[in-house]
Amino acid sequence: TERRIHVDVSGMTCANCASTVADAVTALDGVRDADVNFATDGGTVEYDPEVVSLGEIYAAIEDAGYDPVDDD
Ligand code: 9UX
Repeated sequence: TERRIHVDVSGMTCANCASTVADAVTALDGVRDADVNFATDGGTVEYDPEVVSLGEIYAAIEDAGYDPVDDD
C-alpha cells in the first residue's frame, strides 16, 4: 500500500537543489517516486510506509543539506 505525501522543503535555491533532494529521497528503499520543485519549495513523495518511514525520508532530505517541513 503506497502513500503519497507533500513535503515542504526550505533551503532550495535552484533547480539543481531540487534534483539533489529528489535523488536523495528516491535512493531510499521503499520510495517509488519523488518530484521536487525549488520554485514551490516542496514536492511529492510516493512511498511504501511498510518499507520506509516518513522520518527516514525527512532524514535523507536533511542529510542532503535541506530542511523538510511536514505539511501533510
Ligand atoms: Mo544550485 Mo542549490 O547551483 O544548493 S544546487 S543553489
